[in-house]
Amino acid sequence: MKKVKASETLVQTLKNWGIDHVYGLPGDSIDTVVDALRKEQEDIEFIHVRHEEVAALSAAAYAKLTGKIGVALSIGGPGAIHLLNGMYDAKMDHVPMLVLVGQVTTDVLNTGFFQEVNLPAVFEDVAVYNKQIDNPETLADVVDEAIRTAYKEKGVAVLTISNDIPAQAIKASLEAETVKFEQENPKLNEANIQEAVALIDKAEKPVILAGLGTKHAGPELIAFAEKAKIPIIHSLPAKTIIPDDHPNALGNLGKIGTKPAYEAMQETDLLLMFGNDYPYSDYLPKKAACVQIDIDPAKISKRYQATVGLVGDAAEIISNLTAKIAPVEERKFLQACQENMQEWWKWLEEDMTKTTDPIAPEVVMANIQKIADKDAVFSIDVGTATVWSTRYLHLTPENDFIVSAWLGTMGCGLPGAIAAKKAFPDRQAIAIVGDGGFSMVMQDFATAVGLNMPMIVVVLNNQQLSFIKYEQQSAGELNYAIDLPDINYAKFAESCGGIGFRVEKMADLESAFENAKLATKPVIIDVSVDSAAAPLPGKIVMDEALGYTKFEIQSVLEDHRFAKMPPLKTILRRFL
Ligand SMILES: Cc1ncc(C[n+]2csc(CCOP(=O)(O)OP(=O)(O)O)c2C)c(N)n1
Ligand SMILES: [Mg+2]
Repeated sequence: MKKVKASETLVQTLKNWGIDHVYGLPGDSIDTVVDALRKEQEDIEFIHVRHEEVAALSAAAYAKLTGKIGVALSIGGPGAIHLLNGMYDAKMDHVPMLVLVGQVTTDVLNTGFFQEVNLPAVFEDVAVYNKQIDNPETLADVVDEAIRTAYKEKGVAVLTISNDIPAQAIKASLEAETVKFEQENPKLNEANIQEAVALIDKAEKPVILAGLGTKHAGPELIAFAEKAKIPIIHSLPAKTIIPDDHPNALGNLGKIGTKPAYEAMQETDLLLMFGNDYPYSDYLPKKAACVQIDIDPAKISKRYQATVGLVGDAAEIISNLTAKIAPVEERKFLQACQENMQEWWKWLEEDMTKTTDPIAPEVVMANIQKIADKDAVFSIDVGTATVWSTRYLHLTPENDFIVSAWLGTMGCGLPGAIAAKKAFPDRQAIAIVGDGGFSMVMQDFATAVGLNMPMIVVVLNNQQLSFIKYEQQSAGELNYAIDLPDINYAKFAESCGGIGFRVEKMADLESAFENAKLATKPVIIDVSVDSAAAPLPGKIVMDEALGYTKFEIQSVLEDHRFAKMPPLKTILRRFL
């Protein structure tokens, strides 16, 4: 066997797993790995970002979009610490990530050397696999196991590599092989299926709450819901599992969810929790029977007491249920929910057609919708952008819609768009971000320009941390530390070599979007939006309502116009 560098075996292992790009930033303690990647740049692209946080957030977003492992690389010490945010995003949204970080050389390891940080200790909480490499001979095997574990555990595998180890010569073959991860799904439990079928057949007001565990099971979910005439509510990140305009769709649930979804949940007699780990118990039924599907047995009854737990693959279980349940000709509960939903859309339409200045964020959503391709990929930042995008965009399963769902980190929008262009170069990528979130990562717009990744970044520029403004108000606190001095993001775009549109008046909004659609370079549309636009909860739960009252902004409660929408209970009375 011929002698090769250990770093070559590392890179070969990445190739064997079909890894074709790495997000990162080089530096002394990871230089030997970077050098090996340089030699294989035809097969593995090095996406050189300007901040390691963007590397990790992009790697997480790539995994959310494709199901394939995302890879981030950095030096040890400060660079490794910068990666943490994206690593937690991957951990908490349950997607596979591989992180390669450098470390000081073994001759000075454990001496408190320059940039020496105890990385295995730093990563202990975030990682499902966390090894310090001390033997060049086994490097490739450890990389292989790390990737396999990341896939199996849907989490982050970290390798901390002293820079001298990959440079060492070892006896190894560099033969290419194709490696794939295959997981066997648990076998269905027929007795539990029968029990679930009986509950579904008996229920009068069943409701589905679908999460990302049904991402691959959209058609099965729709067939099930249509056969039994059941409304479908989704968790926020599961927005594109069924079309927003599907007749059974009631939108998402929660603080930024729809009123029809909240009300259906309060009325239901059978909650069908399909592939989600929904944490906000205030929004779940007070008391209902529950059929829960999850691939992970530990999740059954974790959030809501399941009458029947079905462990396994959602697509398989749902189609099994569909075959066994009785068809329902007409379900009054669904009809009432549908009417409620039509009112909701009508109410939203009114917001989307406002023509006055200052520009309403809802109108920005209408313009985004107008120029969006049928299969556009949306990457949404955390802030009011999350509310406007989730609530006002009408999407379908042809779209993708990614957010930082469980970590909820600001700054995820732009990295997600970079990952989208890497995952699907031919699809339109649209990032919808706030000025606060964008300015946390904006330096990497230059990365998108450098990589020639056409994308549209819509900055909802309200010169404040608006989401927090309302959070403070709903808690009855006075507003504090929420102002953001203005930046001209359009000029910034141009200084990076991209295209910028600054929109301060309604009159300029439409043309900016039309021009952005035609651009072949990354674009920022910097829209000055109404800073008083309140992202009101679909249903204000009691403690929030009390907070608003304490703050004495009665107008928020008075102006929200929910009063115009009859509650589901009233609509139901007409149907029953
Ligand atoms: C990294 C991080 N820091 C702080 C927060 C808390 N937080 C949530 S939304 C938000 C405000 C977002 O402001 P901006 O991006 O300007 O959007 P806006 O709400 O103004 O539309 C803050 C500070 C967070 N989620 N993530
Ligand atoms: Mg803002």
